[in-house]
Amino acid sequence: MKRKVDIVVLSDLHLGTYGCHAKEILHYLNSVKPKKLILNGDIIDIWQFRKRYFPKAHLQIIKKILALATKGTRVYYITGNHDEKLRRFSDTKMGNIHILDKLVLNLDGKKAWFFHGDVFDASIQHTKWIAKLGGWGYDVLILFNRLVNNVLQSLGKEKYSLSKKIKNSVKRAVKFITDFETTATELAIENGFDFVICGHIHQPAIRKVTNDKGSCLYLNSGDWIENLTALEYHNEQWKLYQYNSNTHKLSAMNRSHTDDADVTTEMLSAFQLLQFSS
Ligand SMILES: [Mn+2]
Repeated sequence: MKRKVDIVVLSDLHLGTYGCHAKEILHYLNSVKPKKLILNGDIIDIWQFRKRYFPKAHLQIIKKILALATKGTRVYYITGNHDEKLRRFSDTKMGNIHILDKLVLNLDGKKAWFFHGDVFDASIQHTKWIAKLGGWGYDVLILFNRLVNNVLQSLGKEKYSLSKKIKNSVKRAVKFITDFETTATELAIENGFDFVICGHIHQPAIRKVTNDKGSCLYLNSGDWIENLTALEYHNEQWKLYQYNSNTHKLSAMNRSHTDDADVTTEMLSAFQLLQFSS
């Protein structure tokens, strides 16, 4: 049985890299029936494409997403920094698949803002005042971020890299994550959003944030390199889904034995025992 969900948000799958948990993603996608699937950036890792590593399991995920779109799921592909090459196709629509930089949805009367989050990379220290600029803050950030990276590149330096920053020290990583979450939330409150949904920092979260201007729910779908998490919106509620390899193994075994009634009953009771003992 597939779980019906209004919205599934996935980000940072990094298809095409060794770290990607493709089988797990496929198990998860096979277990749900979403009305909308929001791919919030860094889905296909185009940066690493030159390695020519693209196994069958990774391709199956793309096929699965296309199959979902064919069967009526609305797929929104929001580009991230690892798939920024797709940004030239922004605002393209092919059947049920939309490619975008950011997405605003009305969810049961509440305003939700989806974007990957790399827009904060070069400018995280300066975003506090940019956030105060109001309605056009996000667009200013995009330009500012691009400008800083262009300057860095013209000086022969590398573009601002989050992973490097995180590798530098734990303390800095923690500060970066806190700054990221604060900046995203401040900008969202400033622009009157009820929900702000990001990816990029590989830190799954659902957190209510309140400041003197108002409050907002900050959400992050995490990643499928380490956390194996997704965000699900159903019946006006957000939930953080955490992939559990045991549950998926059990249900897969269960399915494959359904033709043999005796075995199934025996296995089911065994599973129940297992569940009680664990
Ligand atoms: Mn990213």
